[in-house]
Amino acid sequence: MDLSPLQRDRYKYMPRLPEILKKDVGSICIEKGTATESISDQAALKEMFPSTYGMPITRLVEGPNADASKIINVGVVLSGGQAPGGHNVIAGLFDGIKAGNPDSKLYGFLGGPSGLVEDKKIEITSGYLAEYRNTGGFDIIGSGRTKLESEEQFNTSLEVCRKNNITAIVIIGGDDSNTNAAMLAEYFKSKDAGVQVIGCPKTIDGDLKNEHIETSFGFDTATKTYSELIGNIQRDANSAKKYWHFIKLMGRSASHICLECALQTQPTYAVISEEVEKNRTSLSEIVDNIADIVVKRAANNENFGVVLVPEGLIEFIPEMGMLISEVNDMLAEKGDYYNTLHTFEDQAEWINKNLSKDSSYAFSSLPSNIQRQLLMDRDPHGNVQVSRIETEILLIDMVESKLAELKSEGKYSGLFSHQHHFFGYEGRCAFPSNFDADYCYGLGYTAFILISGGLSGYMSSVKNLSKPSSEWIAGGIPVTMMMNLEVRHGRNKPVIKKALVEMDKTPFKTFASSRKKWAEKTSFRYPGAIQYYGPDEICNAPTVTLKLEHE
Ligand code: FBP
Repeated sequence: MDLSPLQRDRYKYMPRLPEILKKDVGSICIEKGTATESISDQAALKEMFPSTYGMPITRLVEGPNADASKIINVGVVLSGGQAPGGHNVIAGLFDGIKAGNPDSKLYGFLGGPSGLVEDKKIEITSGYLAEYRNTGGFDIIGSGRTKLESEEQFNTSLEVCRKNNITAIVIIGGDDSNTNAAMLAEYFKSKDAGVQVIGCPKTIDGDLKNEHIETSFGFDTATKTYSELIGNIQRDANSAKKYWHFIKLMGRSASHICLECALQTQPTYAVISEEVEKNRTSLSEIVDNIADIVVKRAANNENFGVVLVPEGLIEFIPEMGMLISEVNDMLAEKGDYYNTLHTFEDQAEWINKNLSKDSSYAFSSLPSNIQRQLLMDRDPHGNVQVSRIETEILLIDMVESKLAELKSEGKYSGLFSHQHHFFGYEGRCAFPSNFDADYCYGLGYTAFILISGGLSGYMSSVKNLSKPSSEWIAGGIPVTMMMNLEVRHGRNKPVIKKALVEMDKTPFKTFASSRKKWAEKTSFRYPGAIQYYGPDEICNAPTVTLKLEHE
């Protein structure tokens, strides 16, 4: 392989570990706490997960672990969108397994959960893994979005495990994939199948977090990558002083990425979807707010600025959220008929006819390119593909119209030249920051210890992350503890509760207390590129969100 100098050097990086994981695997054991409850809907969830509900939180402590040296075969699956650090979860898992017994094997199922069902796999060897350590991407085994949820899939997975003598599966995924991992664990346990399932918290979106899972991996690197790019654009804007840049930032639903990037870069304006929803702000009110800032800055001769827009915004704007949910239901119920309509005009007409009055009005008010994007294929979880909806362009167009109106009334005389950007895929496969490289390796290694302790239905956890890695605490959290019931396609389904931005928590409050100043007076910060070598505060610092949440 033709290696870049950084790639070659990153292969040699030794992730920093929590103290407990520096010990011999034979002397790391599992301390169990008291029984747990799910965050809500306890009775119903207990009934749905009779074998795995209520298990205790566990923590890795020093003590004998004779089972660590047993020969085992483990399978690993990467599920969903790429997130920096996935390769290191596999590296940590591999090193843990081999430290237990060099004859144990790790198999990587190819192309996501479908690889498990279809028995497509490779054995991960030390030579193969060496080329992936501390690198971004999921290309070591590939990823996919197949949902593992039917009894038939569970049964086939079990047959595949039996055939290959695999006694544990590690699923690296987000909230949906870990929900499915918990269902698989329950199925295996109820059948006394002797196959364990352990999850690992992945997603750049940062919305798989709670008291015990302080952050999902990938969030750190992705937000630092986007913040570098935003900072560069801000410096360009501040140099030329002639463009308004509208930047959409990935993060399907929650605005954690947008908020973190705003805290790192201090843009002119940032929209936070959760606040829009809470205040029931309409699309035209969002537009008015931005136009107001443009007008005020123009009065100071500052015809430039940077606006951050979270990817998931459209679903949080009340009238748009209602519209999308009606469209989702219609496509879920009458998708077969819808698919017989071949032109966009026919599809739009049929949709419009079946919408409620308010949603029909909202749909008709949108430009046709956005209407088209709203009707595009859903992902396997039934979600609208927000990464393909050009909300940033919609906002630019609407702000432009608003400014034209104000101009005609003599209330604005500035210039509104604009550029639009979408930062998403640029950050998902970056070389993991030292934080993500260390955190992921620790998650993988911990997953092995949980397996050696016979656990199943747990998520690997490494916490106390705002502190130096030597103070990190490793353990396992029962997945049912993070669950509640939510209505999906008209039915109550058990799901891990998505963590959204909370208005009463320090990260949002810190942002809210500064944003007026940032809008009025250019206050851009330029974080620069992720650094892998150098002083601790430059190359090992966690995200601002993590620091503020755990101060
Ligand atoms: P996961 O939740 O699977 O980690 O994926 C997150 C994400 O990157 C979202 O931010 C984005 O909306 C989506 O994936 C894009 O999906 P795709 O890669 O299928 O285009």
